[in-house]
Amino acid sequence: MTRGPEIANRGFVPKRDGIADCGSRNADSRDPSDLCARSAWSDLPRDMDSLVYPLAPCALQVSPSAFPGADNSPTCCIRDNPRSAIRNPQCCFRPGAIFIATLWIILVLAGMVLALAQAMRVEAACSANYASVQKAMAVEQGAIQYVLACVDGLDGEAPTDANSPTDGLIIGNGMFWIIRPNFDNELQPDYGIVDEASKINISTADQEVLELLPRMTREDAAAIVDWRDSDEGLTSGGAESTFYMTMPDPYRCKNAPFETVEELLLVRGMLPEMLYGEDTNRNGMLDENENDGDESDPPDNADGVLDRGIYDLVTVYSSEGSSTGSSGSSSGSGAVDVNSASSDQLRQAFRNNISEGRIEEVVARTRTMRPFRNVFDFYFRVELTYDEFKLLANDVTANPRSSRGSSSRSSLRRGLININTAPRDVLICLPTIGDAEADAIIDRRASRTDDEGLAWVVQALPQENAVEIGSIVTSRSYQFSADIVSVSSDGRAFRRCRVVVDARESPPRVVFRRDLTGLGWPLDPQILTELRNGADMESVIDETITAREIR
Ligand SMILES: [Ca+2]
Ligand SMILES: [Ca+2]
Ligand SMILES: [Ca+2]
Ligand SMILES: [Ca+2]
Repeated sequence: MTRGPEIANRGFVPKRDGIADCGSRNADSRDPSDLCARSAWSDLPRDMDSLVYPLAPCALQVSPSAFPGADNSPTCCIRDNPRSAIRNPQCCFRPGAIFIATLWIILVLAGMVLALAQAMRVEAACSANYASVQKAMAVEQGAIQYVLACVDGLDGEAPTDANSPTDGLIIGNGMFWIIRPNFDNELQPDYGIVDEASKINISTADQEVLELLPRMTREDAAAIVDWRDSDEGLTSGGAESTFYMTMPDPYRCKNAPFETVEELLLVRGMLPEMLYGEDTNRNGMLDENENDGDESDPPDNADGVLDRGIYDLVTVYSSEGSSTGSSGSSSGSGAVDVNSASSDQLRQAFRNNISEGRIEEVVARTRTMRPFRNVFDFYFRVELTYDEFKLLANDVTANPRSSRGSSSRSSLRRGLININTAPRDVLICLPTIGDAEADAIIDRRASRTDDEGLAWVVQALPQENAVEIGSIVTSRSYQFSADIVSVSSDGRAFRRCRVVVDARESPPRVVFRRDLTGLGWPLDPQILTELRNGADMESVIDETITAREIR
């Protein structure tokens, strides 16, 4: 398909004798003397019967011979009948090609400008998003420092919501929340720093305790025990290297304590469903996709209840004291072991807590009746009064391993469960603790005072139950975790990470950090929407607090 006729059809030629006749010349020539319209604009007639555009250089025109059927007569359109160039499309080729070419160039340039503008728009959006991500990351770093400051110097106490608010805090150009699972209401978020001692330590817990965790079978618990114990001897129902080496991707059994909770996924039978349950985004709440069956990931039973995994109930970090025995402020370093202390040491320990007239009697009963299984056993068998025990409980220990001879040099005690903070799901995993005992513990600890330590347990439980759990509970916590959600002030970027900090020494240090941003935004999506629409951070925080109170 040719363009010649079309161009010629649009061509106009001036009705003027002085203008060169294109048809009489070689149209393919590039000789400047061949210009068809050498006359100046000023020479052109102004009446509308003639036209208007000067002729283009013939060199730009296509040879008429290129258009079969065209009239190649030299007088076709200029001298004899200029208007025929308009009426007869087959007449000689016309110089309006410049106009067309210009239009094309303008179109191309316009297209380039549009493409460039679009690219710039994308670049600007990317730059703004990148800046927002940097802000969110900076807020996250600030939040980690905030957590370290909150747990520093607590000397075993857990931070409270009152002295360490975590529900929407503004830092610079962003804000953050520290979320935690809400065991009482899975439709609402909960906020706060989690005390790791409120969980069951999978590196130290007995098989019987592990078996009571949700979804856990006897074989699963045995496999966990085999994974962490140092030998290759098979626990009944468990799995050692002989099993793991037969897997398609073989590896050896670790035979050492767990380093992270996620390491459980390497243990036989431990699937992500068991670890995280239906709460695949790990926000502790029942999200829409976690209650719609197989309509969307994850698969769930759509029963309106969040079937939790064990992730929020277990830990690998809880420990007290230090392996060197010089733990400074850590609990246990200054406590007297009633199973091994001399009479003078016992008198010294009891002096401030027991009346003068009772001291010798208590010392004598202690020496006669020891060893004790734990401090609760000491309380019941020595027949202390509750007031005496309340004052003594934090100053004495009863370590069965040192019932003879001096106290162990190491004061490190791993995996004790803080009975002051453990959730109900953890309490019912403790030996001899059923629903009734767990309720009794929760009721009594609600009214406990700070000076009671863990002494109040002897009032909440019968002797048998208290003595059974006495060796694995504590009233102190030194490791804390925080699930930090940070967002930039414009709502364009957010970050989420989980950190674990160890506060046995000051300043505390971060012992674990994992980025969870890939799990998505864990809070109400309306927060991001409002920030993106320009709402200020204070009003967004106020609205979320109000909405939660209304619910
Ligand atoms: Ca083993
Ligand atoms: Ca969830
Ligand atoms: Ca689902
Ligand atoms: Ca469910």
